[in-house]
Amino acid sequence: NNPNRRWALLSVSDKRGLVELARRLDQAGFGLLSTGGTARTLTEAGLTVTEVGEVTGFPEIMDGRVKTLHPKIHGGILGRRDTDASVMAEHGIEGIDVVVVNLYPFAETVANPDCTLGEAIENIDIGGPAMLRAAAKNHRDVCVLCDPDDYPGFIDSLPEGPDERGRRGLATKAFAHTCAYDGQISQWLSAHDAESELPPRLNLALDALQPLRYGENPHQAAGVYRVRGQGAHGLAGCQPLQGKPLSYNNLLDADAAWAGIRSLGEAPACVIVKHTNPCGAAQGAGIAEAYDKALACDPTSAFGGIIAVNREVDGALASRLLKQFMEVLIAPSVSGEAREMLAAKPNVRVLTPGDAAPQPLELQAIDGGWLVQAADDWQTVPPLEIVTERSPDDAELDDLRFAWAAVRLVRSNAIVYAKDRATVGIGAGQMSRVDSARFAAIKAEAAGLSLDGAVMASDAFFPFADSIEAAAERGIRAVIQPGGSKRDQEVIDACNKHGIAMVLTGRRHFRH
Ligand code: 93A
Repeated sequence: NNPNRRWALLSVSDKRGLVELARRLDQAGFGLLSTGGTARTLTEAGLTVTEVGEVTGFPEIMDGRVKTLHPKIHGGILGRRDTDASVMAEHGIEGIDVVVVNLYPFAETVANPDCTLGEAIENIDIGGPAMLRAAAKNHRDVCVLCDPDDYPGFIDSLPEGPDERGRRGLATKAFAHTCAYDGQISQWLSAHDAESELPPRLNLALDALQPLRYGENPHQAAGVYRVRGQGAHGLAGCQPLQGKPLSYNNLLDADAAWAGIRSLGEAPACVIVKHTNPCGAAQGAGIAEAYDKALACDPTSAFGGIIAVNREVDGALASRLLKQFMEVLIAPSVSGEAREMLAAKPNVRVLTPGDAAPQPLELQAIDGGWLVQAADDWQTVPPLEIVTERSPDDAELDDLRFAWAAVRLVRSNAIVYAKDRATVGIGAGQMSRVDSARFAAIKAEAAGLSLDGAVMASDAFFPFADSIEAAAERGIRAVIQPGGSKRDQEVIDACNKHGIAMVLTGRRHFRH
């Protein structure tokens, strides 16, 4: 070891101009210190190279995640050649005077449409920026090169290397470079914030499963398709036990109702859907009670509706259903007695879809393309956070949970009032949340239901406290909503003022 020897550390992903630069450094008397791939390129060009591992006494580990992150390297870069000389000597740290680093090609990696999250993460360079920033910080003693375009100018300055002004210019550039690099990472990560990832390519060959008479309107052709190679599962492949042929709108509404049943959980439950929105949803001690409660929410709208239940349709339920005009009835099964009774209404389509086969992806056509998203995850209900002075009591908490399951079924902006595990007012699809709340109250009044003592659920945060003020006037006792508005505090204050209990879910369920 020659204590007067100057070291240059070379660790680059972009190997442009590397060999020429290294050769000139070698000729100027620098020892060449390098990492795996860079060292290989230099050795192959006939240069003598010291591997970083020889200096640190530590091998590259974790697939290269840790290769230069070591005090022998960072001490060599950061050490002040005057004041730190004795510390360096004490620990056997030799000064590194030139740092040549360019970073893992993060931007190029994520530009590839096939890039996965894992590949993107592995292309986040940690050791490289650390060395660049260390060298740039210590530019009084160290020269940093982060761009092959700067090699020729540097070579011209050899054997001494650039003066302090030149080194400061290169240091400034290095900080700009690591700053831009982190910006790219942060931007990409924020665009990939979702809990799940979509595949880079969707090979969706669709085969017609059954033709439909027409689409949403009589002049629109339509059919049910399934992904090639997939069995005829779920609603798409379901053959009615009885009734007229299924229409496009029947299937769309049936899907909403059946998804609603799955969202409501294990207790006996009923959902009645019109135009993809529930007009009533309830849990009951038995299935007949659940149906009665769901129907009571909005009997006017339930006329001609799609009715879904999560228990076998028995005689007791069938006799109630016969009094109601309905388009479609969906259930896990229908008893023999109930089948005979329902035959009196031969137009009613009766579906028993069997095991659910929900789609993991949802597609929506837009001008010139398709929007694709992972299906909304209903199973995960985050722990509820009580944010008001008053906590909900057990009955209120029960209703809040039910209302939260129900509000997810409703088109946004969605407001649901619920009492005794039944919806008592549903406001769907309004362009402002406060109007949805108003609408739900109008519906409750029209159905002769009282909101006094009911709870309120909102599918997304309240942008203002106005909906809470109105809720208080209507007698609402507790509220469940995701939170996350910049006016959350105003909303909480309004609840406290009226003794309303509020819980936040931290997760919203828009359904546009
Ligand atoms: O994985 S890292 O973040 N951990 C490190 O310790 C490290 N040291 C250098 N990336 C690290 N590097 C980077 O490796 C450099 O910034 C350069 O881009 C690349 C050079 O690796 P090789 O010489 O093996 O081709």
